[in-house]
Amino acid sequence: MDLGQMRRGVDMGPSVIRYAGVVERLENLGHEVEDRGDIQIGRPSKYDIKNEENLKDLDVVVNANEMLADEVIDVISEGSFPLILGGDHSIALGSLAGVAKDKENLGVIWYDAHGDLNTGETSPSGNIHGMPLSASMGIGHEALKNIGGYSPKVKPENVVIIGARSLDEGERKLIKEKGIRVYTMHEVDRLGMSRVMEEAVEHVSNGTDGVHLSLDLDALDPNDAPGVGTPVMGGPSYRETHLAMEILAESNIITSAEFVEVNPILDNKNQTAEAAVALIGSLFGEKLL
Ligand code: B3U
Ligand code: MN
Ligand code: MN
Repeated sequence: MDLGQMRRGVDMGPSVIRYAGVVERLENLGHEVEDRGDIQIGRPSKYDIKNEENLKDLDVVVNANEMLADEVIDVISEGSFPLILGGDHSIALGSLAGVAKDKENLGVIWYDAHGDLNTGETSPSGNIHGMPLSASMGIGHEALKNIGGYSPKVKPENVVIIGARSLDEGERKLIKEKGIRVYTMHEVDRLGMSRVMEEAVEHVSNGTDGVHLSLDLDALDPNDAPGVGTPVMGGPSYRETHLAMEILAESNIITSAEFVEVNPILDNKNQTAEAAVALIGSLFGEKLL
């Protein structure tokens, strides 16, 4: 999927994450892995066509996410852990639609430089990858809210955003209005990643029946993850993000995860895909000793 934003190439994310050895990494940890292949997205005849509600390529994005939701439901019904590889962050719409299907209180950790809390009305870009978290909370366009045939998927009180350092005006307003827990880079610097993650784990495991990790590689500092479409300076390092994944592994609360926004065209020798694979390793229990 690369239609949720304007930089072509992020649709190759899953290929390069595979190339960087994600399956082998997980198998080496003793996990049984079934690679279910790519979901065929389809192409609009022209890119970046905004509708009158400031939403780009809405129909293709919605269709793809309906397919993803079905796939995720299928994986869960087999008793497996859904690990979803992107693609731009608009795919969180389908991931969450699948994951939250039978969950009244899904917790969500949104590890991202951005809030992804825009709607067609507040978005400066019309890019749907800036809207999946708000839509999943039932805010925004009907078609985006209702992926999987229901809404909302998550409650604001069950969400934690970590690593934010680029928020639009409408997103700030929504965060205040809904009381969403956000650890911006200010809190990461002030408290340290260790304390931030401990508090985040506590927050999303309180009364929830599962926790989804949505990790946007642009959360990481662009020095450590250059292959992303909208890099923002001053993010958590590769090391801090590893620590975050290790704390999540120890907590044993994560029931589904997605890694998104790896764009090999913008990357430096597949560094960002390799970072994603290493982080996936830590999330799934890899230890140094
Ligand atoms: N908030 C801006 C920029 C953005 C959101 N997500 C990414 N970039 N990766 C927007 O377009 O909504
Ligand atoms: Mn994002
Ligand atoms: Mn982002």
